[in-house]
Formats: sequence, structure tokens, C-alpha cells
Amino acid sequence: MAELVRLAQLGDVAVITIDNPPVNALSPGVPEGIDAAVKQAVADAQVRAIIIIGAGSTFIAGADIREFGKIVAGERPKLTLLPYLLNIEDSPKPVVMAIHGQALGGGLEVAMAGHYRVLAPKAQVGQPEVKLGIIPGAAGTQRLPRLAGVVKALEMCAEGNPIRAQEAVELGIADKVIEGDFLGGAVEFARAVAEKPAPKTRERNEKLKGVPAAVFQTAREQARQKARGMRAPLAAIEAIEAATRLDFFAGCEEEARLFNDCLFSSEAQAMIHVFFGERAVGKIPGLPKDVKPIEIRRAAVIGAGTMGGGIAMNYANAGIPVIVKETTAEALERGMAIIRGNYAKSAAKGKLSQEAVEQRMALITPQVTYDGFEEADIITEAVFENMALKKRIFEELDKMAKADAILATNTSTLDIDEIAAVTSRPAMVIGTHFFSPANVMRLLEVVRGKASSPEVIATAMALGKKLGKVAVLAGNCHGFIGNRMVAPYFREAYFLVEEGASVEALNQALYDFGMAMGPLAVEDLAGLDIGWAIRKERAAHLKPGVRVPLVADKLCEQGRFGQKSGRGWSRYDENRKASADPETAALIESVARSARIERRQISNGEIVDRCIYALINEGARVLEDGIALRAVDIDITYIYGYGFPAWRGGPMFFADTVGLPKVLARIEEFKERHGADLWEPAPLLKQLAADGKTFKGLDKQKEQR
Ligand code: T1G
Repeated sequence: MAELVRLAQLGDVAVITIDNPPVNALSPGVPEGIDAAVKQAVADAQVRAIIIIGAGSTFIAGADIREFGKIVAGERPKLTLLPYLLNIEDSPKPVVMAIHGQALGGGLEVAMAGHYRVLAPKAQVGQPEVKLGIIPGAAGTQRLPRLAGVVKALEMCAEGNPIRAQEAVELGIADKVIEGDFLGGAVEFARAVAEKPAPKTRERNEKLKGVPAAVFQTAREQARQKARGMRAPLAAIEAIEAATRLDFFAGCEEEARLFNDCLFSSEAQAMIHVFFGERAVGKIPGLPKDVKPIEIRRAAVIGAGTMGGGIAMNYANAGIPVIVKETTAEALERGMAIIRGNYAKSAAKGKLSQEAVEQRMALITPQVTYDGFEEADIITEAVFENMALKKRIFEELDKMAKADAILATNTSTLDIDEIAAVTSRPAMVIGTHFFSPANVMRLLEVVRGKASSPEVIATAMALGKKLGKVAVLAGNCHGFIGNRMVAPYFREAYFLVEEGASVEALNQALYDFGMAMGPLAVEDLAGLDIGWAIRKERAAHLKPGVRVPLVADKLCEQGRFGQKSGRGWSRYDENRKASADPETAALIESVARSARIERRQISNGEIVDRCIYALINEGARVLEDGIALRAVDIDITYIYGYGFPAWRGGPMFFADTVGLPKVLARIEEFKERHGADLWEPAPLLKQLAADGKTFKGLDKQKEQR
């Protein structure tokens, strides 16, 4: 077994290198290796100072999260870092932590147990544990406030975002940024502090004093807003508050109690599932290992509307020059003004410098002609959701694009094969379905056609990562993974308001469940006309006699398309603030009456079950049909594209948490009441429930094949 920790000597400085690729996680054997090396260096009379550094691209990315994954199997993870950190801190010789890449979670906790910390210019440090549904478990909530102060420690631990090197020095977390030869600079620093007293972080209590209770109150309120429904951020705040009340060791015990609370929560199981899921979706079984993505140096986008403009921004943000074509100069101007407006907002929030804004704008070339399209490596069509229009455009693109150019469509529902069939290069055609706003939403649904080549699939998946997206591969069917499943989710929302639930109660029930927004609020934001266009395209495919929603079309016929027209399901003021619309309520009642739909009291439980179980049932069908490769692909699609709460793990993981037999029984109930055409349970769901299996288990099985 390769040595996880190496000890070397540069004159009178011992250098301990952690080498556990790919991210130097604190897997079993690493803390023990560090401890042994520190003891050896302390015992060596020649050694005056000790450096701890990471091999490869990073310092330490934290505890080995795979260890947590074992919890599901009922094993208690080995997480006994604390004593090793005390040994480092109690070393009579100064220990300098030399951090390049990331020092995250347990990685920063190791670093803070050292006496000094030096950083490479691009280094980042952070406590991201809350993003896994847990909190720091190795004194991070006790040592960080001692170095950075309570307010910053609260922000770093409750939100989990890393900070850059310079800020870490300014806050007192680190001592110096070393430019140029990093190890050389670290050795020089170590020699300079060798004779100085080694400051122990646990004894630096000055920043813990006199912190008003309001600081914690504010942090809790912010956590409740930003991480709605989550326990971990509140637990992190509690642990840091304990640091201001208790001595170091008692504070560590309180942290350990809170850590274990979180660790064994379904929230943590769900978020660890999402962590590994986000990495698993990038792995495409069956794609030849040697397939090489095509390099994308130049891009072009058809359409500068909401989607086209956002897609162009993604390319510019990734440093890829992009042409944006519109049909008229007015439409182009409108589109470019929205793009510049979006960048201005980011600059106003301090997320981008004005110089960066101008650099990105300079990468976007607006035009009303196809000039330059012949040089693009990928051309993305982002026009209105109409098959005839998309076909016409692909016929045109096929004639002028260079032979090895990829032709991508941003369609959110339409048949990729039908679009590809109008070209002479169906192997180069693929779906790249971005989500609105395309420059913000992290999901990219890559849709393979039956002719899409392995290179083109690999390129689209790699491009997703380059554009800062989480790319999920979907098969070609109506609506692919996301929109195919969202149709029954919306269907039930429409039916529930027709049967008596108010628009507000329906939105609130799903919001309280954890969805970013209720379904009807989402539709008001996106525009009811999008769903209307899709329903019109689908009308011919509907089975006669099956119940269909009635109100949504009526609202559209009255021009009520949601926020953009000030009225939809709800009414919106000039600040787009929603309020109940009595006219909508009256319309719903009259439509229900004329359709003889019985109206009744409907509980929030029924609202959630019908919407979420409709989603899960269709999800099982999407899996059966091979449209999604794994259940986790569906989970990641819904978390990054449809506002499904990550702390529930996604719809399929959530179903496992509830228990498939229970989900199935509830669906059977709905089938009984609303008919098999709407609620026939998916065969896969029935099979798994009968076999006592889970969707996660199914993924594991596939992985092991
Ligand atoms: N444990 C195990 N595996 C890990 C890992 C970790 N901490 N971090 C990454 N990996 C795997 C990952 O699954 C992938 O595997 C490969 O490494 C490359 O990762 C005690 C309790 C460091 C910013 O939350 O944020 O410490 O897919 O694709 O984009 O209080 O990984 O190749 O098989 O993400 O360059 C806290 C988690 C743990 C940081 C690098 N730490 N990692 O990003 O590569 S809890 C974290 C990251 C803790 C203590 C507590 C990122 C990264 P595979 P990657 P990347």
C-alpha cells in the first residue's frame, strides 16, 4: 500500500507530506500517519520546526466522506481526529501548515491545530460540512472563532462557503501568503519561527469575549432563511455559541454531541447521497474509456431571448467567444441589454469587477446574420418551443456549419431524433437543455439522440462541467427526465385546485415540504404560455376520456401568463410580489362547477403526497425506460433543475426514505380514487417494493455490473 504520509527533512526542518489521492482526505491511516511523523520529528534533535503539506493539487479536503456513507450499513465511522490534533498542538516544536489548493472541513481543522498557517495565493479554506448535513466534528467550531472571530466563524460554518487566501490572512486564520516557490517559502517561514513560542489556537480566547447574544440570534434567522428546513446550520451556530460559554474541551464535547445528532439524521444521509450523486452523474456507463471530448474554442447561439442570452453568458463566463444571432436588430438589442443588465447586477453585488464585466461582454458578438457560424465548434439553438421552427433552423445550420461542428438544441421537450433527421449529420446532433435563468441554474440536461456519437455525448458532458454546470445525461423521450416527470406533478397541482385547494395553500404546502417554490408560483414565474404551448403540441397524444386540467388553459385564453402579465394563478404588483387573486379563485370554482368536479377540504398532506408521489411514480417509469441511467441522476436533475430540497436527497432518495411499500400503498389509494389512467403504479416501483429493495440499491446493483 502506497505510503499515505511521508516524512522528509530539509536541513533543520521536517517536512510531513500527506499523499492520499485524489484530494488527501483523512481516510483511515492518514491521521495516524501524521501523528507518527510528528512524534518522530519532535524526537529528532536536529529538527527545529515541522511543516505539514499536501501532495498533488490540494492540502486536505476533509474527513473521508465515504466513511460516512458506511453509516447506512449501520457501521459507526472511525472519526477520532481530536486526540491527533491535540498532539500536533502540543508539539514543543512549531508546526507550520503549508496550504495549497483546499483546506476544507477536517483539513482546516488539522491546519488550525498547527501553530502557524501559510497559504499559496490560490488556496482556499473552509468548513463546508453543513453542505453534507453535518457540522465540523474535530474542534472546527471551537478553534475557528478563536482565530477568525465569532461572526466570521458563524458565517463560514453555517453557510459552508470557502474563503480565499488573502481574506484568511486578514481574518487571522492564516499568517502569510507565500508567492512563488511555495515549499521553499514555507521552509524559510518555519526557520523564522523556530525559536519563537508556539501559539496554541485553543488558548487564544480573546476573540470569544463580549459577543452579544444578538449575534447568534441574527445568525439563526439568516440560517432559517438561507437553509430553510435544515438542521445542520443551526447546530453549527449552537456549537460556536458553546465556544463562547464553555472552555475548549467542554466546547468540544458539545460540538461532538451536536455532530452526532446531525450525522445520524436523514438530512445528512440525503446530502451525502447528493455529494456523491453529483459526481456519479458524470460517469456514463458504456461510453468507451478512450473517447475524447471535442475541444470547444468557439460557440454560437441562435436566439437572444431569455434562454439564448443566458446560454451565451455561460460561454462568456467560461472564456469561450460566442456569437449570438437574432432575427431582428430590436430583438438583439433587447437580448443584449438583458445580458448587460445581468452582469451589472453581479458587479453591484461585488461578485464581478467592472473589468470582468467588460471582458465577458467583449466575448459575446451580437448579430442578425450567420457570419462566423462556419467557425463555431458548437452551435446551440435556443428558439421558441416549436418543432417546425427548430427543423427549419437545423436545415439551415446543417448547410453552413463546419463538418465537425456539434449542433445542439435547447429544446425542453421535443424529439431530438426528429430534429436530427433533417440534417446530414445526426451523429453530431444533441440536446443541451439549460434551465431558466440559464446563467444561474446549475443543471444541464444532455439529451442523447439515437444517432448522437460517443464523442458528441462526451463533449456535451465535459462542456457542462466547463460551464460550471452539473450535467446529467438523459434519453430521448417527450420531456426527457425533468419535464416528463414534472408533467404529472403539475397535473396533480392543477387537479387539486379544481377540487378545492386554494392556489396559496397548494403553493405553501409544497414550499413547506422544501421545494424552492410551489408549482403554481413556478409557473407564474416561468410564464403560463410555455406550458400552454406544450399542452397544445401534446393534445393529439392524449388518451380520449382521461381527465385533463381545465383552468390553466382558461387563464392563458384570458392572457394571464403570470408575472410577465401581472396576473396568472396569483396577482403580482410592480415589485412582482404575489397576492391571492379572487378572480382566479372565482374562475376555478366556475370551471369546476361546469365540469361537475366535487369540491372539498384538502389537507396539506394530500397535496404533498399527490404531487410528490406523481413525480416519483413517473420517475420509476423514466428509470424503467432507461431515460435516466440511475435513480441518482433523477435526484440530481430535480435538486439542480427543479428546486427539490437537497436535504431530502431528491425524489427517488426521498421515496426510499419514506419506504417504497408505503409510497406504493398511497399510490394504490390514489389509483382507487382517481383511476388507473392517472395513477397506475410503475412496474419497477411495484417490483422493488415487493422485493424489499430501494432505488439506491438498484443504482448500486447497476454500478457493480
Ligand atoms: N472524502 C472522500 N472522497 C472525496 C472527498 C472527501 N472529503 N472529497 C472529494 N472526494 C472524491 C470525490 O468523490 C471524487 O471522487 C474525487 O474525490 C474528486 O473530487 C471531521 C466531518 C475538494 C473541492 O465537504 O468539495 O471533514 O468521483 O470531483 O471538482 O469536521 O471534492 O473521482 O470517484 O469533487 O476538483 C468536508 C468535499 C468533509 C469537501 C475538489 N469536506 N470535497 O473538487 O474534484 S466532512 C468537504 C469537495 C469533514 C470534519 C468533517 C471537492 C474538492 P470520484 P471532485 P474537484
